[in-house]
Order: sequence, then structure tokens, then C-alpha cells
Amino acid sequence: MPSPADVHDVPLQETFDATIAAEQRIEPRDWMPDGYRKTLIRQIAQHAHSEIIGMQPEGNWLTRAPSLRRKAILTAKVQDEAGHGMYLYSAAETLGVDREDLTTKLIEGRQKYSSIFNYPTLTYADVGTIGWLVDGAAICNQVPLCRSSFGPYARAMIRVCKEESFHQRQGYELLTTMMRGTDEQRAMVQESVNRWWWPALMMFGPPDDQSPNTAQSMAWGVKRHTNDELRQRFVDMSIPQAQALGVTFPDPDLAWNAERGSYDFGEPDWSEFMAIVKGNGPTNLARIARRRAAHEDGAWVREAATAFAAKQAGQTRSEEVQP
Ligand code: BYC
Repeated sequence: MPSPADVHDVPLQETFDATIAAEQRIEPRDWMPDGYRKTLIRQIAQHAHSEIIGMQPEGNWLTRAPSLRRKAILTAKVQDEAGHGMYLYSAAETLGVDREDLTTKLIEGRQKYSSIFNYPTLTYADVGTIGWLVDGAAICNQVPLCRSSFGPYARAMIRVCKEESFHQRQGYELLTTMMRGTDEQRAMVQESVNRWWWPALMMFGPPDDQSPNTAQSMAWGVKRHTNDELRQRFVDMSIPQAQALGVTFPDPDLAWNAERGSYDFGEPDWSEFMAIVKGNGPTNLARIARRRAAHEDGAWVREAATAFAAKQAGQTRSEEVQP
């Protein structure tokens, strides 16, 4: 027997279900089930945190870029990631959460960010490889999210994906330039690709049969493809690009499967993935420590901005009462 609250929610639930079934968007003021709201907050917050933490591995090379041109490009890219984080925190705020609270959860380890940003950037080739493979994986994952059922998230993704496409091309262009250089540069690119290939495949999340959230997120139209579908799409997309570049991927099981019309590939090391997701990756502690320090060092900026906004609001009010 439904409780009074459930009885009250029945028409609302029906409207919600009909909106999802009709492939229309849920907007912030629409009624939504608690689970849908929680899932979105979880995914969007994790996504926003990833963009912000994602500034660190590449930011590591800003002072050591090999030319002024490369430095300007890298600065712009890292700034774009900050912008993506801001759109995403704004999208999360439409669900009734507070950005400050989300940041606290991140630095206290209560919310996740992408596993990929827990690996160190050891050479400048990593800047190119991150652009090519990490942004490439991000595009694969995020283009379908432009059709996500929650309006603010889907709309944020449109701009994010345009910028990610540009990032991917800059990474590929950087690697192409290095591949036309010396033997040492070519070796540096191959070594970098060897380190990033498996972590890039893990970005798509655990295999479908170990993904607790996929089925419900697909039913709600939050996710449009499963983790394994997107991983396969990424593998198929990347192999011709690697061939054009002149590098190989460190997987002896990679082989064209004519029957499936796709590449077969090996199994990522899921124990490594789980260790990273639990906070035990090569750079987890350093990433969070850096984020915490940036947040604390920036406290005065937030206080000044809040005081300025209050002052402006006061002035506007007093101007309004002028005859
Ligand atoms: N890393 O049930 P599942 C970027 C967690 S940023 C860490 O499959 P779901 C970029 C998952 O959260 C890239 N944790 O989950 C930025 C869940 O734990 P909780 C970020 C992961 O949500 C700068 C548990 O494992 N992109 O693109 O259905 C420069 C079980 O997983 C990961 C996004 O966030 C992971 N890789 O599917 C360049 C995209 N994978 O939360 C690039 C939006 C899974 O239950 N997010 N977990 O405690 C998504 O599409 C989905 O959230 C995921 C995971 C496919 C990532």
C-alpha cells in the first residue's frame, strides 16, 4: 500500500517517466525522483572535479614548455579545463547543491574524480598524449552526454565537447611534430603512449558486469551507452590514428575481428583501477594536497568577491530608492 507521499508523487512520477520516454529534457524546476537527482549530482560533481584536478598534470609542464607557442597553447588548454569545471559545478548547483560543499567533499575524499589524473606526467610528450588519448576518450564518453536527459548537463556538454575536440587535435599535432623530429623524440612519444594507453581505457569505468550504476543511468537517459560500448568505440577510433602517427599500443591482443567489425583487445588491470579509485594511485595524495592548498590560498579571493558583490548589491538598492 503506497504511503501518502507516494500517492502524491504518482502523477509527478508519471510525468517524469513520460518526459524520459519521449526523449525530452528534465529541467531543474521539474519534479524528479530522488535517485535521479542523486545520480546526477554524483556524476556531474565527479565530472566537475575531474576537470579541475585535470588541470594539474598538464599544468606541471607550463613552466617547461619547449617554446612560447607551446606554452601559449598549453596555458589556453589548462584554462579551458577550469572553464569546464565551472560550467559543470553550475549545472550541479541547479540540482540544489552548493559548490563549496562539493569542493569540501572532494578534498576530504568523499567524492571521486577520474582515475586518469592519478598518473604523473613525466615528459613533454605526455602533454601530447593526454590531448590525443585522454581528451579523445573524454570526447567519446561525452558526445553522447550532449543528449543526456538532464537539460543543464546536456547543454554544458555541447560547449565542453567542442573545446575537447580542439584539445585532442592539439595533442595529436604535438605528437605529429615530435614524430617528425629525432629518434629520441620518437622514442619519447612511444614511451608516453605505452604509459597512457591502459589508463585511458580505464577512464570509461569498470566492465559492464561490474558497473553498479549503468543500468539505472541508461534507463533514466543520464548515460546513453554502457562503459564497455564506449571503450570499444574508443579502441576502434584510436587504432587508425596510431597507425597514421607511427606508434603502437602496448597490447599483444589487439587484433581486427572481421566478424564483429571491431578490434579485439586485452583486459585492463582492474586491480590497478580499483586501487586508484580507492585513493591509492601514484599521485592521489599529491593531487588532493595541491587542490586543498589552492582552495585555502584562494580563500581571500572568495571573501573579497563576496564582499564586493554585497557592496554592489547595497549600492544598487540605495540607487533604487533615489528619487
Ligand atoms: N575514475 O557504476 P559505474 C575529462 C566509479 S574528465 C574514477 O560504471 P557510472 C578531462 C564510479 O563513479 C573525465 N572513478 O559508474 C578533463 C562509481 O563510483 P560511485 C571525467 C570511476 O557513473 C581534463 C564506480 O566507479 N569524465 O574528461 O555509471 C582534461 C562504479 O562505476 C571511474 C566524466 O566524469 C573512473 N574512470 O560510470 C582532459 C564523464 N569510472 O560514484 C579530459 C561523466 C567509474 O558510485 N561520467 N568510477 O562512488 C561518466 O560518464 C560516468 O560517471 C563514468 C562512470 C563512465 C565515468
